[in-house]
Amino acid sequence: MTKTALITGATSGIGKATAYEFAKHGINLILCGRRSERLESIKKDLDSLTKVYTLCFDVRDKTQVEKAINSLPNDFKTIDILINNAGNAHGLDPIQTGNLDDWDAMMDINVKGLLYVSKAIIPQMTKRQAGHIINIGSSAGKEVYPKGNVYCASKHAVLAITEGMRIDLNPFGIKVGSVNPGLVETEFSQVRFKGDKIADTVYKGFKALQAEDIADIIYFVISRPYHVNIADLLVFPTAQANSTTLKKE
Ligand code: NDP
Ligand code: 8X3
Repeated sequence: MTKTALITGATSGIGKATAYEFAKHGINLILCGRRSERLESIKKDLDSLTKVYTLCFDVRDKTQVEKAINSLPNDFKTIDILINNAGNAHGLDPIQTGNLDDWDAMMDINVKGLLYVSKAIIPQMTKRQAGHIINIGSSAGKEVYPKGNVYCASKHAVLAITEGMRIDLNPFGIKVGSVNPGLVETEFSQVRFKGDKIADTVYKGFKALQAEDIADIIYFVISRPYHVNIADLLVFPTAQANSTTLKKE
């Protein structure tokens, strides 16, 4: 039977690449993000491959999240796969000079936003006793690096929430896991450095992971047989050994 996947943060980077990968395999898509023009243009691209519905909302706003999910038409109401991907780093500062608005953004989007979206979708999964949730964490959820403080905290929280979900949803036969990448060349650093040209240097001098590499892995994770649940996957570019060890040319 054709499955339906909801992807948050589908307007860019990993989420967008995942939408294209899933579409190739005929998975119906609910694509979410705040930039509606991008959502519409991706939908236009993928309409010939699969059924696509777009939802424009900010994951920080729990009312918007609930309203958006409740507004899904019948054809898209049953969500088999949830990819909790929306998120970003905001700033890279030592804790003593960190910016409160950046801290709020990271905790509100990466942690609370993920919870709000999950809360709106999990009840239908428990009711059907079926579903698969993949949370996009990070290598930053497994180790803390200098000036990473709050971003790393938000991604450590994503891993804790993933484990908690897997335990609580175990009686319902729902698969839960995380995919945790190292450096992926997306708009991530543009957002982190707020358009500063330093962002252009982050992926220079080595071959970073590409969004398509992660999309490929996410498809692998969701296409395993029912009894196989990839619970926690860490992936680096070959040039990267951990958050602080990077072989540059
Ligand atoms: P991008 O900046 O390219 O994409 C981020 C996506 O998140 C966009 O589609 C954006 O959509 C969405 N988003 C951000 N804020 C909100 C919000 N408030 N409400 C709704 N959607 C939002 O970055 P990546 O693709 O790299 O990041 C995707 C995920 O991967 C994040 O969780 C990130 O932490 C994680 N990750 C990234 C790594 C990297 O090196 N790039 C490595 C490890 C993990 P829009 O602006 O349209 O709302
Ligand atoms: C993104 C990877 O190392 O920039 O989560 O934090 S890193």
